[in-house]
Amino acid sequence: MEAPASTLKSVGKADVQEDYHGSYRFAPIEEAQVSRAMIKRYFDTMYERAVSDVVIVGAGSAGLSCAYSLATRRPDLKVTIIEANVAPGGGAWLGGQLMTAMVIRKPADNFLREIGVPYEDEGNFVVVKHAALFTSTLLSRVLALPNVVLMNATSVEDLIVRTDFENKERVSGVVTNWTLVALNHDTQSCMDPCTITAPVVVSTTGHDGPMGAFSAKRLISMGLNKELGNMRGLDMNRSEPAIVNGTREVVPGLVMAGMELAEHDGSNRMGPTFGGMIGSGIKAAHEAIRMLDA
Ligand code: AHZ
Repeated sequence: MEAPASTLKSVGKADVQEDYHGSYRFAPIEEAQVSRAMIKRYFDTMYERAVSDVVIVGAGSAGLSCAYSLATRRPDLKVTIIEANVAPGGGAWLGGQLMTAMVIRKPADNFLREIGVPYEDEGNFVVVKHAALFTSTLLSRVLALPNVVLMNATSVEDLIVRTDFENKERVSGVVTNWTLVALNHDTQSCMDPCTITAPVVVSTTGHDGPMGAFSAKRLISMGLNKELGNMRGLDMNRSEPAIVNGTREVVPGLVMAGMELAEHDGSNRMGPTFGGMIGSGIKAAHEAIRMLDA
């Protein structure tokens, strides 16, 4: 095989060379430059996003669909996504039972064309060959948007609730901590959190589990809601329209979307079909815009 031409270039005072025959030469770097490059950006971002326009809690299929839809429609908005896991994407890296293909019912296939994910058409539904293709494409589209920030490995530990001018309680932001800290509150002395204020919070934390249904449960422990509806058994035909059509501002300042809403409302689960998550995320974006424009 012919050897690739090596490319010797000067960068500042140094020579760099892309050569795969033993003479690859990097531009020099100081360790502190690496640290400072990360630290400055991270804390500048935290400083800037301490006041956001919309906070999305959870970067699963519903949260990411919401972020894309919202941030593309309204480039003027500061959209901040908080994701507890190191890896964003929630349950959308696989289809069902740890299998790779992802099923999406029509008309949610419109979103696949919008973000550029190929699929096979099966008539009433489409199939993406690997759920990771959907999630990685959506994630890359979301992260490329200049008005979106994603803070992963960061948990929402609580909600900020203020009283408005009519003395009504309103969700006005989120209380955050690094997830490794959030997981260790039982083993360490008090480790106080940080906050992000925002006129709209969209909660998409998934169904109940170690981390899921966070806001649905917190609304009850704070007395803003009476009881959890509890997700019902699986019925694909009832569940997906119920989630999309039910996506709304459940208490002032807080929109709930995705499977968390099934816990809140007591609607059915749909299992491994993701059109409802896409539609719910897009509906949540419309709700957020309506609230901000009101
Ligand atoms: O890590 C969670 C996941 O990525 C994140 N999350 C949960 N609690 C959080 C907190 N702070 C920050 N307190 C938090 N992040 O929220 C994300 C939820 O993603 P998901 O994929 O679990 O939920 P979704 O509603 O976007 O998608 C649900 C997909 C399902 S479940 C299901 C069924 O069981 O029948 N069917 C479908 C399509």
